[in-house]
Amino acid sequence: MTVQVGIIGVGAMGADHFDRLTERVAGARVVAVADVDLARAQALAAGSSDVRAYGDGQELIVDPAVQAVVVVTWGRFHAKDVVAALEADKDVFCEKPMAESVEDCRRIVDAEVAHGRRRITVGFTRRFDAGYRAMKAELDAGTVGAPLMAHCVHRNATAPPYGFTEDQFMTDSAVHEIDVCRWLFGQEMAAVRVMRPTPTTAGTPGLQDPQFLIMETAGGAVIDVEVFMNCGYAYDVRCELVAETGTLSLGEPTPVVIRQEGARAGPITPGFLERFALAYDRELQEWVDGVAAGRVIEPSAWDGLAATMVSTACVQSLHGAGRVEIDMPERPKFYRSG
Ligand code: ISE
Repeated sequence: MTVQVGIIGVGAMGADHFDRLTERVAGARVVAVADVDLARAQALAAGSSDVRAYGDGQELIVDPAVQAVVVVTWGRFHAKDVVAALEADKDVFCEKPMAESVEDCRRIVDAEVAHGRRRITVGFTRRFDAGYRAMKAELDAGTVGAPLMAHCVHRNATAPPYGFTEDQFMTDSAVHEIDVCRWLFGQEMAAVRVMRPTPTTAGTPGLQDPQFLIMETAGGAVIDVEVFMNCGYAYDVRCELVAETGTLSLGEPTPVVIRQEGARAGPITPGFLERFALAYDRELQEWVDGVAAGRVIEPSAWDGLAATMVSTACVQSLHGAGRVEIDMPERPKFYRSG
């Protein structure tokens, strides 16, 4: 079965998903694209045969040719399209964060519960990366015992050009580590604190960069995350997990090491699209395979809600609230199995 997909939002990330669904993901066909910039949607559609272009996501959702919807608009606009897709009885892949506000996340979760069947997957790509998956497999196999701490690094060479805000360090960037650490540790986050290190002179004046996040899990583990949006040199993501009898570290993604003139060097990926290229392919392939088989893969809408609850607490801490506790509700039965 070929899954007929519609993509809402075809800016940089949406166009990238268009390419992978068209060229690399088996069993999928993009039949429609939508963007508030209709000309952009039309330009993308014009390059392929039989792709319809819309200026409004709601029109794409009700197109009978569209069986499943990929939502790649700005986070603050996700809820409207995700809920409408559920109402139209369609599967949804929603980019991260699922929504920027806890209220919007709850709206999505409530709509899915009311719908009666899980239909939503959230694009927390790190869960599809071979390195993080290998760490999770070792942890689950008990290789190094129980996890106690983790040290994470999330560096972008430069902040995105679209007016990235101080809060987005947490809501758009650290949200990846929030999700992947919930998944690795198998625990919810109980409290967070965000610190403001000496700002880089390379950043936007007035914007706190870098930021340093400390999370406490419900079981008492401690996780630190450095988020540096203008580190200047490359896209560098690291994770070292410290457990009872050993540590697990994300391998270096450098494909080649060059030894020359008394030095040892290797390239580092410039951006997240290169660093996580295979993980992006895999998340959509597994989602398409799931849709074709009538099942939904994780991360779920509940994971989307939990991550936004944590990132919201981080923003409060960043703005002076100190250590912020998170009152995470118990995961409903509806969201307990994959
Ligand atoms: C961006 O939106 C992403 O999702 C990237 O993975 C992340 O590294 C970057 O910091 C975000 O802005």
